[in-house]
Amino acid sequence: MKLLITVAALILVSMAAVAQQPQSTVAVGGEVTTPLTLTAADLAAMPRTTATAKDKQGFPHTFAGVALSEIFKKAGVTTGKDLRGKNMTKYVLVSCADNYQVVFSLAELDSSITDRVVILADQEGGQPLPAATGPFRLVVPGEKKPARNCYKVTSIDIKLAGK
Ligand SMILES: Nc1nc2c(c(=O)[nH]1)N[C@H]1C(S)=C(S)[C@@H](COP(=O)(O)O)O[C@H]1N2
Ligand SMILES: [Mo]
Repeated sequence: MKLLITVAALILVSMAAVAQQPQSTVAVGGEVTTPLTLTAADLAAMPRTTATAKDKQGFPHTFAGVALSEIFKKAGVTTGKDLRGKNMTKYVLVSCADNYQVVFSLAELDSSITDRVVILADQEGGQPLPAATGPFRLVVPGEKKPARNCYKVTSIDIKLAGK
């Protein structure tokens, strides 16, 4: 009996520990041909780039990670010449661990339309991101206010506005 209680207590303690861990994947879904659950290892193996954005105080920070366009390529999102007609009403909903959410139109992230490269970052200065903002965050260059540089990203969903 004692052993049973000990085992049950151990299981509960380990379950609580797992529940407290920050989510270490980013789910990519919605209007995609291949839904993804990206891990840190997946991002490390993808083509990598850097992006610089100013924080709220106006100081620039350069982060490393993977361009959203690369993630979209892997997931099978309409890009380039396929981004026309109804697909021009597609938008990208990015959700975070604290339930903060931001939206981009798919067009404003497409390399056939803009040179701006938005990344899903996992490193700054060669180090993993701190718990308060990581493990994954968006870096959106060229915005006056960093409101869309969202922290602790948990999912990226492609949605169709015009039905
Ligand atoms: N997950 C998450 N990311 C977020 C926010 C938030 O509330 N939750 N606030 C945003 C806003 S409104 C701003 S101005 C910046 C502030 O970031 P900084 O203090 O690092 O400049 O974070 C953005 N990213
Ligand atoms: Mo803000």
